[in-house]
Amino acid sequence: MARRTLGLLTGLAAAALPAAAQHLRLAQVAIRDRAGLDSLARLGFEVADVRRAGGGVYAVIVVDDAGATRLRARGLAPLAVPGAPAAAASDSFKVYRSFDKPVTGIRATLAAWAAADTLIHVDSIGASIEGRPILAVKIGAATDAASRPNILFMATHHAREWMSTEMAMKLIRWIADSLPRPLLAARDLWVIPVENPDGYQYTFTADRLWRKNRRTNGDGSTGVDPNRNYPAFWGYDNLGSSPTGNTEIYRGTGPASEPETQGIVAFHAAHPPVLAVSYHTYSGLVLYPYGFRTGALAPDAPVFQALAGTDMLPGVIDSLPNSVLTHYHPGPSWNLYPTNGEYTEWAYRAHGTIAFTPELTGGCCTPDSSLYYGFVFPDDSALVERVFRDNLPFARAVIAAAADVAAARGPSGLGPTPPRFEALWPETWLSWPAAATVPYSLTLRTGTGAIVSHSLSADSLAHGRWRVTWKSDLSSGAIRAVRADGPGFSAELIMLAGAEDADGGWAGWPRSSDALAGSWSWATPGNDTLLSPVVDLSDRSRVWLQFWTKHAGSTFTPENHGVVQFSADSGATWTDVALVEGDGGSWYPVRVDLPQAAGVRGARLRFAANGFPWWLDAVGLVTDSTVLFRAVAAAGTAEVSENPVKSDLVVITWPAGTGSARVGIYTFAGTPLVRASVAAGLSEYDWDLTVGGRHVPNGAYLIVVQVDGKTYRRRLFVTRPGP
Ligand code: 0X9
Ligand code: ZN
Repeated sequence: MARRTLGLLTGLAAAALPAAAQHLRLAQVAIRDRAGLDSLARLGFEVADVRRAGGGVYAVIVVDDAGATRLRARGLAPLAVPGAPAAAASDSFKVYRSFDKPVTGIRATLAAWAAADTLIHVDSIGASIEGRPILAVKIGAATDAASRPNILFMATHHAREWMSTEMAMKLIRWIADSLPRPLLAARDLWVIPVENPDGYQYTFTADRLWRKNRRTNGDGSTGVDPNRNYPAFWGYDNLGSSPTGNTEIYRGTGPASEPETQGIVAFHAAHPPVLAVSYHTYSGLVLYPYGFRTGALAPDAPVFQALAGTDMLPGVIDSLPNSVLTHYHPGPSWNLYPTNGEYTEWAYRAHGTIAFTPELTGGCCTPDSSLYYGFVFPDDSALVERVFRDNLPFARAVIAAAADVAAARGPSGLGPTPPRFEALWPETWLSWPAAATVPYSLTLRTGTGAIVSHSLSADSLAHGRWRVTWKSDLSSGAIRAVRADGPGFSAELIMLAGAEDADGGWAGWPRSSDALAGSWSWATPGNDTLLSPVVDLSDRSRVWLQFWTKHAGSTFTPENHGVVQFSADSGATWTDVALVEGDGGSWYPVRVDLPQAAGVRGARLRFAANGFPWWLDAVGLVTDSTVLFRAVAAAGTAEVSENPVKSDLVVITWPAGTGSARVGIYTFAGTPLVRASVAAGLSEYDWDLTVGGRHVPNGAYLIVVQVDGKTYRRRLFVTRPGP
């Protein structure tokens, strides 16, 4: 990679900026509920936090004089935030430094690191509006290699979020100094510590709380929100971004209208990342797509969840002294609030990048404390280092995951996550890695025993190829079991309930006509506990819980949440199995694996709301099901040259058909290894177990061949001698 650009640009003088008075300030506005947050977003404010004081609830926002006037015009008084630290622009901190600052600034530091360290390479991927370089740091080999997956860490889309740039700078040093060398040699690792250098510089010279870039807009206002300018879902609605120039979430005149965005877009075209992390502050969250519409789940939801964790097994802990949080809440981005034109959504849609938005912690303080950090995190190297250390395990897990994203394992130990059912009824959602093609059909068995096959056409695949959604509203009765051919996995509903008249034995929540399916759902205004009847799972070896939910919480108030509990002794003792929190304004499905439920005779569920308006419907206990499908046998078996396989090559054959054949080879857990198409007339596929030097591990595999609507299967054992 060339360093020529950097050489040219280091001489660039800091752009002359007006030393404006402190016209941006933190303010708080009294709100009553979620609707208050949404109306602030509609007015173009970015809600940074929600605080409780003296019995009131207040949204924390950043305003200038014009913004304060707009609020007052709606009868909303912007009040001072008690305990908010003074936020003066300055460039003489112990920890934080501007982009342009001589010697210790971001640009100078990176240039010095690159000069001193053969593992650190710096290049510019574009120029900002004021002509600053968007610097991309590559750690390890100077050039890309096709065999090495790209991983990207980036920071400071939003100018005032200084901690995120410090996180990125520390990560560069840690990767160069401490990442295990075999991993370094196996990845193309990139860090872009300042996506928005003009805005970042401006926060040191003029306005500490500036958020956007420094575009002069047509209406005379300044700045486009860099995290609303990406081409995915750009301008989808006016809640997730604003068409108005003088708001904090202005999306710009068009998709990728900003040169900074164009630099990032071009970088992705040249080095598409398998995984990416876009650091922001503050809230203590690990967000992932989707975020454009509440309730939307990505086809790779299991991969996102394995890495980010759950509230029970979080991927990032918050160990700062006096923090209000114990961990960063992981979830789909709409859990915070909807956005459109946002980076992770674009990277995921455009390149399949498994992309995360950590919102680093605001840090301090316990609710009764008057201290308050927010964007203005203390200039304290020990505290900043603590935030870095808290976030390092997640960054390491992301780096490790690039070897095989479908087998991603988070810092909490969650994963790997093979293709699986996310929901069964009343819609069946199947998710599997975006890189994989789809199974060719799904088979249903209804409560009355009818078996129906659904062939999947291109239309049944949402967003091109990743998600199967269809309404299983069969007149002959709800489905009881579903099987996906291809990956060869299946599910059987053991119990299904949703506040209907037939669902006796459930107690504790009122019911609501706001139903996902049937006539009713369960709904609590905030503090009831819903209790299931006892269910016998004594002959079940693999069990999970599935339900659809909606809720009116906020990630800013995690004390308001729902707890899902399981009892193995008919309700005598309970353990928490899931937490539900944040904004969830539309029905979406949740799946909770329950290994502790296997073989339990007295299984019981409980849903406890803590100040959390909460809806539930289509609550089901589910088990693997092969028994129900014995009637639907495969057309025959594929022949193999050797089984168990001891050599490097196995020849797979099947009865000749007239059309082309599709060959799939899957691990025993259902992870696809090979997906191949064989031309019409041929009936052979040669599986090389050593392709690319990556030896297929010993174990059991499933071969599925589809030709002329027939399926041929074969279980194959690989027992090759060790290297
Ligand atoms: O609003 C943003 O761009 C991010 N939050 S911040 O406070 N740093 O500005 C969050 C983006 C994540 N996506 C969604 N919440 N949908
Ligand atoms: Zn941000």
